[in-house]
Amino acid sequence: SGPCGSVPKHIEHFSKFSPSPLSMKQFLDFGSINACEKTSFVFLRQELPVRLSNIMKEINLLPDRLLTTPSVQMVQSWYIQSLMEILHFLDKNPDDHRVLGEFVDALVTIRNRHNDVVPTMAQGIIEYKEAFPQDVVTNQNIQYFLDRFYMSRISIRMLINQHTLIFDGTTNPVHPNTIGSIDPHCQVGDVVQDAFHSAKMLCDQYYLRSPDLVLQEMNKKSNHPISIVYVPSHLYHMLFELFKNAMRATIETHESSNNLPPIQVLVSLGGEDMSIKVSDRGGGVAFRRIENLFSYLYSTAPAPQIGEHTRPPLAGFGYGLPISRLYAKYFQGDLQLYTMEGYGTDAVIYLKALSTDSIERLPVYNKTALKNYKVSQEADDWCVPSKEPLDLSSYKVAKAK
Ligand code: W6P
Repeated sequence: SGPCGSVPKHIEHFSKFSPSPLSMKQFLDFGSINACEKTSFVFLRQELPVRLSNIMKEINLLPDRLLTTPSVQMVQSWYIQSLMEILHFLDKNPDDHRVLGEFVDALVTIRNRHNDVVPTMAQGIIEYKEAFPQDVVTNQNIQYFLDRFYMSRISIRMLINQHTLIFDGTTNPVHPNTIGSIDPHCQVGDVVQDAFHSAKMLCDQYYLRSPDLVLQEMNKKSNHPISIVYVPSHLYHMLFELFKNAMRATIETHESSNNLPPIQVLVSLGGEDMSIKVSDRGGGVAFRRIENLFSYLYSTAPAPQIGEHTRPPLAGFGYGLPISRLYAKYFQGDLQLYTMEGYGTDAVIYLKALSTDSIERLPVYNKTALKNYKVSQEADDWCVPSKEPLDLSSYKVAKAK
């Protein structure tokens, strides 16, 4: 049967392959002088269906009440359409230049089709929440699924961006030394300042004031500015999110004060890690609430209506933090919050210092994944704390006379 014959058959076939994680070095090799568009094409027409099919199997495991919402149905239809469009290239000749050109066009179309996946999925969650409030079991499920789904999406967009940027026959006029979206000498301090500047402008607009930045670098080996092989747009995304949160916390806890404590950033390069600590004195968050800051379910609220008399809030809506953590994890890093309620918060981004350690971290659909969608509704194996005082009188032993 032709490639469009039956999509479920193709999903079955391609989901049996594990995705192939690429290292930074492999990404750079695709963009080097002996870069071969044909090689990249032959790799992607297999790898993209594998990554798409692996995550499509997981979409199908969502609880019916979520899977059948119009929003999730829409997202699923985009995945099916895009899979079919790539399968169309399976029997094409890689030596034909027209085929290579059509492939780039197809990838651009696919990328655009999926632009609004995050807000559309969020809409699906809202619909689900309205119909089934306070479902604790599904919070775990949704968290597990969306972390994997968005990680898959980040990785697929990375592959598409690299191919389309490298093989559209032009060099990036703003950043001539980047290879696709990767900067082999990404100066971390510069990205910190860019992201801070953008957040500061939003903050000034909204609150009419903003804290300053104090930036410090610690380079174990030299006094040179710290640089790593990285995707500057990913780093910018994470820092921008952290700065918005830090600024809002700072301003809201120093409302009645004339001066604001600065946001302090420490960039540190070691042998294994490149770490960035963003410290605010915004009063911190109760430790119990930290988990909720990363929860897709709890941080999904209907978008505030942006009208003449309301401005978009600086932070606190949407999926900023969980998705920033995924960007950090994508190349084997992490993002963690250390908070002290009553004082402030340290947010730390951990990235790999060595490009040889920066390898994609990808979800794979297998029996273990399947098992995780079947988390039981059984009782927890820890007691539920009760706030009711225990009536000890009923335990009193009759006093001996
Ligand atoms: C806060 C809450 C938060 C989240 C992320 C980053 C910084 C901060 N500061 O108070």
